[in-house]
Amino acid sequence: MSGLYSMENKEYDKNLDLKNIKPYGDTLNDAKVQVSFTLPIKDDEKGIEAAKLTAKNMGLSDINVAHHKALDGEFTFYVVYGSLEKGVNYEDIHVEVAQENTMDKNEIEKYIKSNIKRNVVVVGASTGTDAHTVGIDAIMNMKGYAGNYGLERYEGVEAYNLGSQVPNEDFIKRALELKADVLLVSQTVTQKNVHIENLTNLVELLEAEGIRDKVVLICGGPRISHELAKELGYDAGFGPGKFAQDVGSFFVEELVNRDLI
Ligand code: B12
Repeated sequence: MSGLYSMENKEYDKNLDLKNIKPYGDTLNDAKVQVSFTLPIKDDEKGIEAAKLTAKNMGLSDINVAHHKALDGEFTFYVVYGSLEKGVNYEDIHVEVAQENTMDKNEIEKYIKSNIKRNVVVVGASTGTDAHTVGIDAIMNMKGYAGNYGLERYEGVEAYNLGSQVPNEDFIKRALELKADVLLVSQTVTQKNVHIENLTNLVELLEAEGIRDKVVLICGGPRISHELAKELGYDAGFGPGKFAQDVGSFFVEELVNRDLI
């Protein structure tokens, strides 16, 4: 940020209240947001009013329907601007994260060499009915994603990417055959909570096989948080913007801390 509200600017310090932070639109504290949604109604004046009331129900004021477009005769898409009435107490927020410090690829490789002294076997897949492969590929494949190499390229990591739509039973079977230390599960589709059912089912099957505590179990995907993962019985969870080095830093330390080496 630069200009009037730059960090060095006294005015910025005076007007910034971390106990009541609001979205930044054009100026500090204007609380401006943009939301988009679809309503199951036709595109007319009454529909625009319905969009305004919908935005009001979300806690917005000073509402402006910036865009409305009929998707067909019965559904309309809206983009609405408004100001959020209520701020957030940033100082009161406490978030559990998988690990505080992320090592880079070199540091992870050195850590394995010095502390584990053998290859770490990592088996990953997009499991259940989920056909999305890009997330697990981003983490595991040689070329990686967005300039971050995947685990296949890490010295000291033996990475097996089983692909997508892998049933939990087959995933466990392959993990046992390969003597996996770490299991990586990717889940993208969350419709009707299908990911929760599938992730829970995997934990139950691992427990039934008596191997849950013998592996580091990690899930990831666009709607996965560390908090959700822990709730479901996983050791960690990683969402968007996380790469091989994030999950790698977690599992190498977890293997050592749990004496699984
Ligand atoms: C490409 C795509 C497809 C392709 C997938 C091709 C392929 N080979 O992967 C195809 C066309 C097959 C597809 C199908 C479907 N899709 Co689709 N798809 C997408 C799309 C456009 C991009 C997803 C993607 O590749 N993202 C890029 C990757 C890199 O991001 P990511 O997965 O979040 O991964 C990152 C992190 O989450 C994390 N991560 C992910 N996994 C893991 C695992 C571990 C262990 C770790 C540590 C980290 C980690 O690391 C990655 C890098 O940071 C999204 C919309 C979007 N723009 O996101 C919809 C989307 C995901 N699809 C969706 C839907 C609904 C479907 C279908 C159900 C559509 C249908 N009715 O048929 C089917 C489902 C098929 C099935 N059985 O799974 C919805 C999901 C909604 C929901 N929340 O449930 C989305 C969001 C589109 C939408 N807005 O409706 N899809």
